[in-house]
Amino acid sequence: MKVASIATAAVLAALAPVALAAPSPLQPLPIHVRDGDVDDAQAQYNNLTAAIQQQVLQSLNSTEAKLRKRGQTPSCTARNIVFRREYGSLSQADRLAYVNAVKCLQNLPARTPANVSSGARSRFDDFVVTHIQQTLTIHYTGNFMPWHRWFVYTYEKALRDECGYTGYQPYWDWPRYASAPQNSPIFNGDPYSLGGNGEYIPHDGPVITPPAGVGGDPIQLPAGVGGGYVTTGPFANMTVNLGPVGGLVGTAAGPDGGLGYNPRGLKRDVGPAMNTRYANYTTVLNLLMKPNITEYRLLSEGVPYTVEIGPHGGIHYTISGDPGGDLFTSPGDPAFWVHHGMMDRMWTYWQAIDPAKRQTDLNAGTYGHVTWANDPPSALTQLTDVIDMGYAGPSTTIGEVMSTTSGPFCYFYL
Ligand SMILES: *[C@@H]1O[C@H](CO)[C@@H](O)[C@H](O)[C@H]1NC(C)=O
Ligand SMILES: *[C@@H]1O[C@H](CO)[C@@H](O)[C@H](O)[C@H]1NC(C)=O
Ligand SMILES: *[C@@H]1O[C@H](CO)[C@@H](O)[C@H](O)[C@H]1NC(C)=O
Ligand SMILES: *[C@@H]1O[C@H](CO)[C@@H](O)[C@H](O)[C@H]1NC(C)=O
Ligand SMILES: *[C@@H]1O[C@H](CO)[C@@H](O)[C@H](O)[C@H]1NC(C)=O
Ligand SMILES: *[C@@H]1O[C@H](CO)[C@@H](O)[C@H](O)[C@H]1NC(C)=O
Ligand SMILES: [Cu+2]
Repeated sequence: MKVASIATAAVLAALAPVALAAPSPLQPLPIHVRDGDVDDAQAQYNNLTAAIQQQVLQSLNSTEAKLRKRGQTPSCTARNIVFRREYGSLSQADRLAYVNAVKCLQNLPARTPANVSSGARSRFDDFVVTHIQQTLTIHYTGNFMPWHRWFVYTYEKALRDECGYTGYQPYWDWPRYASAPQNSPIFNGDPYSLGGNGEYIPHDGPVITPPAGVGGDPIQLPAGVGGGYVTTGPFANMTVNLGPVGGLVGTAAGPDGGLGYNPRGLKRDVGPAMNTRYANYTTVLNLLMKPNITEYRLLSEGVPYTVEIGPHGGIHYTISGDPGGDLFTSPGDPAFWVHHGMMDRMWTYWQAIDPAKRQTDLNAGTYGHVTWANDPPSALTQLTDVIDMGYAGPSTTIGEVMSTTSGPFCYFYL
């Protein structure tokens, strides 16, 4: 199969604006998953994801056929679409190429001016700065999924355009290693991993403290099997420059609201407890079965300040450590990007089940507003709202990124 680059697809899209105006031929996908008994959640999840992949490729084919009949040229087809793959299913050479591209990004100069962030030292840090600056307006908000889709794409594009990477952003299939993520190809510390776990230090897990006014007792989450510095694999002794914003156990808050220079070693606390509790096969199957975006996001992101933190939070805390345990600075751990690759994969698959509806629907429920969980009450998020990448890359609008097979995109997940 000849695979054109995403950049080529974007150019074709620009040359063929008529094609983009074509009516959507996508129909809801008939899915047959048994309710209740989820003993075979893994098999059902694998069945469902395979069916979705097949459906998307077929619908690209039928769109292409219809457009060609009218003398139009489609931009994204089953032949030029590119695929993001699971980290552990990449060959060792492909994993190494990815790792080396991330290291390259960490060695390129920052574009962020010092008067915006005196701590940003690399292109990699540009992404961390953008996330720190916008944390409070891109989580539990209507733009959460689109914003992070464009964030991951911009990172992938930087790896490709600035660091010569020829692959695509890999993802972390959360349930796949849930019983021992520290031994997974992502964290086993071999030369093809994203670095090992932190060194084992006896400790308690993170505590979620509800803010004044929200009420409720602090929630103790389980610890991982690391806790200290990462000393093995490609990111052993990696220096974290930015954050943490609010401070972490054993690490005081960094200067300038996390944007100042605060060099320190990368720490992790990877382990099975968070992963099995919050991101198992039942979780991902249930997620794909959710009937609307409100329900989807309540499972995916959980209910703030309750023990149900969802796979989004559950996997952030499966990485944990510093900066992984700090919501603001979390993109400063290279593992953030495979986690958010999976976040985007789940949303992409869920959207593909009923694309006409789910590629436009984003602002329902408490998480559909421009303020964090609509507190204080605010306007609904709109498709025309801007996604600002700061110095990480170009900005766009939410409407541009609602489908991964149109507009600037032509990618899907295997
Ligand atoms: C998966 O799909 C196959 C073939 O369609 C079917 O025979 C099997 O029962 C399915 N398994 C589950 C757990 O749904
Ligand atoms: C799409 O069409 C191509 C030929 O143009 C074919 O090889 C491929 O199998 C089709 N894919 C699907 C999923 O139907
Ligand atoms: C940073 O400095 C540049 C040029 O020196 C200036 O144009 C810009 O407004 C400054 N930005 C901030 C946030 O102070
Ligand atoms: C990491 O730092 C420690 C302590 O400075 C040192 O002993 C170790 O060799 C370093 N490891 C790597 C892979 O650079
Ligand atoms: C699997 O995840 C769900 C949350 O999605 C949780 O309720 C359940 O307890 C988890 N299963 C195990 C074995 O921890
Ligand atoms: C979403 O689905 C739930 C469960 O079926 C339902 O109670 C709720 O009304 C739906 N919300 C919207 C906005 O459609
Ligand atoms: Cu985020």
